[in-house]
Amino acid sequence: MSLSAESAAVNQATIEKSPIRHNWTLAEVEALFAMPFNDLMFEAQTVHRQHFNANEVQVSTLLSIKTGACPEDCKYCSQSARNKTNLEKERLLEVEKVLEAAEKAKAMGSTRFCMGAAWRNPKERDMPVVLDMIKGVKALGMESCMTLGMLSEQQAEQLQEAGLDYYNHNLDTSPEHYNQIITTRTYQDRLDTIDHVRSAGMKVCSGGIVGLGEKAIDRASLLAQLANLPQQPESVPINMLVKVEGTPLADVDDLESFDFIRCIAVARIMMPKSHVRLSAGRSAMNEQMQSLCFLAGANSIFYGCKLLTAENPETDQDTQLFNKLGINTETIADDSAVAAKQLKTALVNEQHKDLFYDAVR
Ligand code: SAM
Ligand code: DTB
Ligand code: SF4
Repeated sequence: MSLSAESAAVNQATIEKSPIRHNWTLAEVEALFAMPFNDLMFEAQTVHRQHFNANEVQVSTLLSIKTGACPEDCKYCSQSARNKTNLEKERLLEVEKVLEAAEKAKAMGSTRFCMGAAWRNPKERDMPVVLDMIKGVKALGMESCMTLGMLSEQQAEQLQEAGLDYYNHNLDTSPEHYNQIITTRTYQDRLDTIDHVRSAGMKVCSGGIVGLGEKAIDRASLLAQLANLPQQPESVPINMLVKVEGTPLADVDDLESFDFIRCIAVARIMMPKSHVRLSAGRSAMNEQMQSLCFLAGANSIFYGCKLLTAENPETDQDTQLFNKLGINTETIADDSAVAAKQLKTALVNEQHKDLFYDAVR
């Protein structure tokens, strides 16, 4: 078979196995969550292998470029001015400081630099500084991501023109649970910002937080919202709540670990081509828990000892875990390299499957 015929055959098989659907019903998502754990993991891993190298994880590094004193009332957040946390607030960092941090992140093997600001939305006076940060990160050869709150159409276009690759804006939770968590911006505001990011031509990073005291049906509803967007986000961060003293959610009950792993697996099945990020909360997870998340289809993490304000595992701990698991970190590739890699992955996974079936036959 010629390469293109092989490619078509593999693509056809892939399409038949895991179509990208935008019409998930809540009942269908609940049925995925209700599967026996081993069946769910097998299904998630099967879908994962259709689109990705199962032994590769993308690594991003986060930096808070403006910390604390945020006017929004997110009940989980250390940075909301309404929450009495012991956080030292900081003004918008200088471009030079941000680029120093990006260089360090690049040197330790991170391919994407994500910059977060504790804003409801960026002010016009901040835009020139933010645009310079993007240009500087791009000049280092890294992918860039920002999370600055709500964006107007025009601001999204400015960020895109400066070279921003990804914009992170989470839905956070289900529409039904949302008002228990945030009252200062609506669910529709979030959907509008995601729409502006898409229209401007940037990649979307959007996910949520679990362990906020939501019900199981809220986790299903959040994933349905994300998967049913007109175009699924390229990156889907699943954050486990980091409980912060002084926030209204400081004493909420822990989410059962298996419920978190199920969330990752269901996200993987519903959004087969997206990178699913095992995001905040890894410091509270042991190696075995994180490994089960990778097995469930998580293929991205934040790398570096700090998230925005909360701690994250030390890089040498992550390196050790990756070595134990035989996981490599993803490199940045252009679109043609991505297509070639996907084809190779699909072919290798088909071969592994044949070898496996031969062995057990
Ligand atoms: N201020 C901007 C906004 O909210 O749009 C950007 C930064 S905000 C910190 C980005 C995301 O981080 C939130 O939407 C939330 O999903 C996540 N996050 C914040 N605090 C968290 C916590 N304590 N635990 C888990 N995730 C958290
Ligand atoms: C996302 O979904 N998680 C990151 C990133 N997007 C900006 C933020 C996690 C924040 C964890 C709590 C903190 O560091 O304050
Ligand atoms: Fe502000 Fe973002 Fe924290 Fe909400 S999550 S309080 S918008 S920094």
